[in-house]
Amino acid sequence: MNSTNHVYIALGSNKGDRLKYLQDAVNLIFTEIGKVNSIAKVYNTPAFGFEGDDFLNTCIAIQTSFSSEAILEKLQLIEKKLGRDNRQSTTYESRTIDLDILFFNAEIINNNELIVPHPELQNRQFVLQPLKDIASKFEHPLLKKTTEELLLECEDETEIEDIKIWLKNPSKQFNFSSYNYIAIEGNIGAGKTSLAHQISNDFNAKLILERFADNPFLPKFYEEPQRYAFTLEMSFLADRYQQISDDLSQLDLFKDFIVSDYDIYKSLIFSKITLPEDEFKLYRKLFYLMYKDIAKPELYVYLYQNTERLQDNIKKRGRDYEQNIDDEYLEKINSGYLDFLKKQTELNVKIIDISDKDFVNSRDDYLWLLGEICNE
Ligand code: PH2
Ligand code: MG
Ligand code: MG
Repeated sequence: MNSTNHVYIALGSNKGDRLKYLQDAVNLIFTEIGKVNSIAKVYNTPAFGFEGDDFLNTCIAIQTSFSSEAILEKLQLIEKKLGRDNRQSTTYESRTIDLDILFFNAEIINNNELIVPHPELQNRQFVLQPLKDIASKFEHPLLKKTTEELLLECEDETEIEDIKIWLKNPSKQFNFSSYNYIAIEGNIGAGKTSLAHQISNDFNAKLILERFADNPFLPKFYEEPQRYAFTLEMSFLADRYQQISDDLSQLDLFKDFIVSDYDIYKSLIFSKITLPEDEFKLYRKLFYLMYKDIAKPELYVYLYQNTERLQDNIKKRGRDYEQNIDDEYLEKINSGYLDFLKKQTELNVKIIDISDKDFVNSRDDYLWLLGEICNE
């Protein structure tokens, strides 16, 4: 999994429609860099260090998997897109938008391209004031003082004014609030786990992951399917039943909803393929006994991926025992899911074709997928 970086960015504009530039910059940072966690108030501030029109300044906190170098590059592209034409200038000039990295986690970076923490932040009211709104207790990794303390000590006494207009957070366009429990489903290698991880990370959801790694029968099954199919399916069912009844009953006050990388029905879908008719009937009886008193997801997302890309993903993640799965087996599982989904009347199902998308590596594709999941 990519690690998550927490980054504070200062925004400033003193040319043209200043508020719109700030909002456009926040929107572009969201679509191109990462989730916007918080946005400070917007302040009107006199130009500091040069003669020019007043600025509007604010700060945001974001989380992203991009490195500091990548973020810097993307911020510069956004500045360019928003009409910044004087980036190379050595003296201060008016600008439509200025985007500066203030902090990157608690890291200290110092090279030709980038200095973090921003070397001037402690001297500037127009940075510290908005930063205090969203990071009052954050400790400066070099000065070892919190934003609050830095602001108290700051020698810049410029009058700055809260303009009482707030920027909108673009994350709000994705509304998961109508769901308490979302299950992500799909074939082997479709990306269920990656997506569940990303959603839980970005939207404060409790994550329930299938514990396939602990299942000692899985490698044996791939070696000798006939011999281990029933045992494997039973152990998966027992484990899924236990996990869902335990985890779903423990309400987590600090999480907004639950996202899982499977739905228990997959037990029946797989066993229909892996078990002989008579064993499947016995299994189905047991399945329904358990199924009836288990919580069902309010949204069931099926990620459809074509066989070739499934095989690619299976190779890439490199689990030994999965390397010899044949196309035919994957195709049977896909039809098993689709047959099941067609007959579903009680579940709220969304089948999403991701065969030409790469939501793990492309933020564009990821945001597209979130739109498909959230929007009617
Ligand atoms: N940015 C500068 C120089 N001076 N003054 C204000 N008020 N706000 C700014 O964002 C600002 C500045 C260099 O980036
Ligand atoms: Mg600056
Ligand atoms: Mg700058």
